[in-house]
Amino acid sequence: MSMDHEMETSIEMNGEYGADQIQILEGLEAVRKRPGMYIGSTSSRGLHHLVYEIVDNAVDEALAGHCTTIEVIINENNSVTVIDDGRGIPVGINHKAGLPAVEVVFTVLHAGGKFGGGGYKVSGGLHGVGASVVNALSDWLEVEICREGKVYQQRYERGNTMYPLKEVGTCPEERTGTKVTFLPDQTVFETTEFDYSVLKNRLREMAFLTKGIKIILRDMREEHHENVFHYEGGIKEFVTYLNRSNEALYGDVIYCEGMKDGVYVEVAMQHNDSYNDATYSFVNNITTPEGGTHLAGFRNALTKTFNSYARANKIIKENEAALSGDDIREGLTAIISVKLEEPQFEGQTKQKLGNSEARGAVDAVVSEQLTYFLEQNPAIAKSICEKSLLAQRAREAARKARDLTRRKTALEGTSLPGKLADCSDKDPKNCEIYIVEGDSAGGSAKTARSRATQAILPLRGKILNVEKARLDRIYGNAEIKAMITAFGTGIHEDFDISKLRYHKIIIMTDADVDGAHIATLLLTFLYRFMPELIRQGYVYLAKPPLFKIEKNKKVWYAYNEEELNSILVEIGRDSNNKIQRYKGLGEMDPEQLWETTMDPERRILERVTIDDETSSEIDLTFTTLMGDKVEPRREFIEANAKYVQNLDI
Ligand code: 2B7
Repeated sequence: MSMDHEMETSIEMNGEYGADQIQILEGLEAVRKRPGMYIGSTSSRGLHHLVYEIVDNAVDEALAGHCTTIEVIINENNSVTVIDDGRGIPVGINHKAGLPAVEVVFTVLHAGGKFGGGGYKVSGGLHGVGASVVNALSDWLEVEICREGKVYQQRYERGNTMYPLKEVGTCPEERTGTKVTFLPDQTVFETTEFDYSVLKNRLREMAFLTKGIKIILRDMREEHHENVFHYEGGIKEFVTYLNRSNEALYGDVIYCEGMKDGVYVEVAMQHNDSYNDATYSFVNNITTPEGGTHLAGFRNALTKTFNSYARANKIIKENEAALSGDDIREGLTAIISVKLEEPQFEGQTKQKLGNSEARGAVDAVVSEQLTYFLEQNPAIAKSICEKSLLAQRAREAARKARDLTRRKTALEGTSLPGKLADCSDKDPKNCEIYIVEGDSAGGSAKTARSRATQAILPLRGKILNVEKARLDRIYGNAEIKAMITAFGTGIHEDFDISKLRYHKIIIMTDADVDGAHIATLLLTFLYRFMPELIRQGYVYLAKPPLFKIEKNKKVWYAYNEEELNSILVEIGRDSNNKIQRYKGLGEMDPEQLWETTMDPERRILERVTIDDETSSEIDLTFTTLMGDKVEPRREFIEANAKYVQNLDI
């Protein structure tokens, strides 16, 4: 989570003339008034953050060495229960507040730790104090504590204490722990329905990041599910998991661990036979998609250590160029996890670590331990160096290919690809480009389009799978070159989003398996090579209809089975109905294509988005779908089959 600093008491000015309208919000009221300030948003994402806040406190108890198991249960009524076997939140009176410590934890918006000293709130911190925020945003919350042979209980409603902490029973002396159940407030959240797979992915990640801890997730709603996450190897197993759809280059996962200048550093890495850099960094168990000092320290150590090794062992000769960081990171899967007391976050979204001591700490720990590992494992060292040298050569070839196209465009002007039917309007804001599978559908689209604002780029058959090709081949591919020149942004170090020629890039493929495959190949290319286009919301999928229904010369289109059924109910099921199932775009004439899929007034477009919080899962999805291994791909498709019913598999 990342958000602006919020004080314990906030003053809100309404309107121009302050005095009478100044409200002083105290305690949890401040949270209820502006929930977004505390949990980022009140969308589904904010809702799930409630669970993470509570689980974070249990994880902190585990990091302190007192808790081994955490259970998370989604109850039938959509409330959530979290149980840990830690020491139990203290129940004694906190003298400053004059209340039991547990009541302070749940009802006082803390000034320390997360909200402290002008810093930014970071969750997953070592001073988890989000419990009061969760309480404030819950319709009700109940806490039960086992400590010193007794069971204590307290209940709150919308943050208000319902009764003083009470003893409700006894338990064996040796049994201790905390149990929290809460029902998110429906008046606060846009949705209060928990998504099992969202919790599953985050809890799995938390378990990987905290070695030895056991996290159990259970769904007690209609469809019962259960997952148990327990990794003695921690982030080492995380790397194995991320690499499970690829062939690893060597058997071991390289692991470095150490403490320096108050920073606890853990790094795990392993190369695979792909060409992607899949490095993920975390601070206090929270992902840092924008990286920061810890990532910089890692990259520096990696480049330095491999170059020294390669030079010392004459893998690179004196007169030869050094390996670049990109060369060494080709096909690398790595996790960098640091834990520190007072993380400082920078950047637009406050997702970038700023603490300079983290750079030095990661650099020192990785340099020392990686040097030792390479000396102990010369065969692995050699295969990484050789892979990096191949990457270096491919990069050099790709650079030459790019220079050539650059020079060519300098000579010929910005010549657009021959197959492109461009639009006449030159203001990117008004312009769209349809990337269409196949020449015949491309032909229909060219006839159907609105010339002023819609450009058509037909692609021939299957496009290159960028997950399985090196840079030089990718840049040499005709379909990919056509897209790059049409978009106008350039690529790699030349990429400039302000030069984008269309503010809607629309992928239009058949609504069948082949079409889905082509769409995935195109998205893989965009995700790997121009992620900003997706991040900034320029990429869309067109949704052609699946059925055409005709009755008495009237026509309806249905985009899924449900719609088909409701149309049939409306017009009556009888022998006058003619139902056609479209197998592909090619079966539609230009007019139909316009009406159903291209007319901005009538078409359905699906915007493609990236959720940074789960980027390791997205990477894995692409690798799984596009990689070599058949088994993980089959498992993935089976597991997700219910989400892709439309795909006619
Ligand atoms: C900063 C606050 C939140 N806390 C403790 C001790 C144990 C403990 C907690 C917790 C979530 C759902 C089940 C310390 C820390 C409060 O002070 S919070 N366990 N578990 C939790 O919230 N789980 C504690 C020192 C001695 N004894 C207990």
